[in-house]
Amino acid sequence: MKDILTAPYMVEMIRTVTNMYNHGWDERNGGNVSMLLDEADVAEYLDTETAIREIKTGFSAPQLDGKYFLVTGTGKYFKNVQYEPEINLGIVRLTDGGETARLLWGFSDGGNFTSEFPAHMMSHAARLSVDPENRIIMHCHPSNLLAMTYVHTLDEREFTRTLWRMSTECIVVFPEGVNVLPWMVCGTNEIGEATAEKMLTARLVVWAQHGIYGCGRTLDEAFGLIETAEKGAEIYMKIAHLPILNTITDEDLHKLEERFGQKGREGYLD
Ligand code: 2HA
Ligand code: ZN
Repeated sequence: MKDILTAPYMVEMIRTVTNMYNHGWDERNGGNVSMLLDEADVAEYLDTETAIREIKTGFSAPQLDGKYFLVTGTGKYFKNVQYEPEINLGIVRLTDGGETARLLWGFSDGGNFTSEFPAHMMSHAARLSVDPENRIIMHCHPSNLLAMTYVHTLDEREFTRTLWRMSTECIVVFPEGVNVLPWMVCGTNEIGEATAEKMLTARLVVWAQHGIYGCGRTLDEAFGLIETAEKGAEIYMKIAHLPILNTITDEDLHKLEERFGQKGREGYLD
């Protein structure tokens, strides 16, 4: 069997979480990422029948029964993943309708998957129902998006419209806008269910005063969505307290819709 550390998805996961750390999005043990894997891509590297141990998930997710995920560990620091991937990452297969996770590789210090596993798995199920090719759920704590949730209304239409105006790329990259959850206790099934519900209509979900969730078919897509929203929030935090002399108008945003052949979220533009 081949060395799992050479698997392209493993290499890309390690590079991506390292990059997230380097962007300042994942202080200490902040943030978590999960990637849906094909059975064939796991079986090239691991014996899929032999579990190291079984972990109860505390929720059920029948849509994900039998599916494999590469996921970051609870309490683990993204900055360390590149040096000790086998401690900081794990590969699990969900069984029993999602109630049990069979650990096939990783968490070699006896560790466990991210505390946000419910939000990740419920979000995977939600995204797969609207996009069967979705593979990634990504969570992190970008400073400007967090800052924005202290000083900007959390109304989703208003929050989205502000970000769309903060740089020309925003409406092109996330035409469906961003959804927003009010502050909630993290790590629970409740925030998991609320996040998954929001994931049905947008690939970005802001957690007020905490961070953001992004998703996508690839790590690049999820990363790029968060990167673009965070750039918008950065511009906002630089200018919100200054007299605004120029902006991107709704008329301009309509021109972008035309130019790039995709509509912004229904009812979000005047
Ligand atoms: O500890 O980001 O939301 C990781 C987190 C919790
Ligand atoms: Zn977090």
